[in-house]
Amino acid sequence: MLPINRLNTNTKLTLLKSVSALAPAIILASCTSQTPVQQVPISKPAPVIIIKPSTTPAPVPQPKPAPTPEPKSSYSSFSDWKSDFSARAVSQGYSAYDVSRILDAAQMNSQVISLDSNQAEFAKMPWDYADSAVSSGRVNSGQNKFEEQRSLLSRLESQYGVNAEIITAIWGMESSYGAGTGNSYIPSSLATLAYEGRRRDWAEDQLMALIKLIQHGDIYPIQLNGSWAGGMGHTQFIPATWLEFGVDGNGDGRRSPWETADALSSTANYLSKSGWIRGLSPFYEVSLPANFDFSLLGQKMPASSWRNIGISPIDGAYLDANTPLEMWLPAGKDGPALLLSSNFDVIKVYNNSSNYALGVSLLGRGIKGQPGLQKSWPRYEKALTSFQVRNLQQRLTNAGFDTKGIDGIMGTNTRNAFARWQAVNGQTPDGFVTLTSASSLIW
Ligand SMILES: [Ca+2]
Repeated sequence: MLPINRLNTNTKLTLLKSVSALAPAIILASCTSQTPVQQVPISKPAPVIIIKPSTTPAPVPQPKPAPTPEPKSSYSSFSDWKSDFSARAVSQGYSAYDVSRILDAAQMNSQVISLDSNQAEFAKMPWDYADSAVSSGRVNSGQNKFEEQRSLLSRLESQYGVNAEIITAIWGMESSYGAGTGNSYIPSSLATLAYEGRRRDWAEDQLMALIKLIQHGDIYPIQLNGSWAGGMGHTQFIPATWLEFGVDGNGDGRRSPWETADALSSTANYLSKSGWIRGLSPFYEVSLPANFDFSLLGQKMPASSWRNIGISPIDGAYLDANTPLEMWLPAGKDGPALLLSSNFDVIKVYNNSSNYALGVSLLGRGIKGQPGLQKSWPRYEKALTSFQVRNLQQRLTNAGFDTKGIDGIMGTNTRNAFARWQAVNGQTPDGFVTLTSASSLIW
């Protein structure tokens, strides 16, 4: 399987889910930006968008009419792609009957293309993700589900070595414990992405996997509603990942992503096969000493080396001296300091986002009744708009701090370039980009 494929779709999927789960204030603020990003002249200051807390309920944003872009495809029509794909599938040994069971009802879905190409307008702050992950509703439901599935979860924990509360947390993040498994007809979504072409190979691989799963009797053709990006069932596996890691957890002879026991077993199996280490927490919160060397950010060192410079878990958790750990300050020098273990990276195979992995870890703690982060977030800091991020990237790159691309997306390369700029401009080089820390670079 190609992990990156899974990552791309799910990162976007989670982004969308998180956006919809966010405080209405964010949605409101994004509605105040009236000028499309591309049309703002470079010399004009970008609009400052201030998100004010409001005591009155925010108006419900009116859904915009769905844009219907005309896809630019190398095929002259959707049905041309369909017949070509069907012929190729049959030539690869799939039965014409099974191919038609998948493709006959597939229709062009223009909304999938706009969802696939949309980018969030704001680089969100880590507490936005954390707040949404550990909302009281999600934690309470998680505790109930944990009790309800206790025997299955403890069996999975002993069989796969993956903590029961982490499996439960992923279930909560992916489908609200099965309450929202998606209602897009998956063959239409994947066929649309394949026809449009930008991610054709990926989408066609998923369709082939889907045909195989139907051929095996794992999935019934009647049961094919999921996310717009092909996520199926309780833990939103895409078909190729399910084909490789799906497990028959309830012993009925087929692997169904829509069966709780199958989905949770498959999540445990996927994390285990991706290198999950039994008993290791995804992160350990620590305090930074006053003389902390910020060049150690992002570096992996054994627990003993961290201990030698005065850094160890604030809750006194035991750590083997050789355990490699990486320091992460999700919100810079004034926020929580976390030593990440390799299990944090394992969660990211599910969705390649540190904020997602942090959300899963925190939700897991909440489900277990453990305390969240001890250090509070610097909530007074404000995020940049994607226009401002682009602007920052341009200025950093021009000044010799290469951000490896000008794409308006706040990623590791941009944070690292910003930290190098901070180091020579009188700031603590924590790489945390905010309206304050980046003020001299964005206009
Ligand atoms: Ca089963």
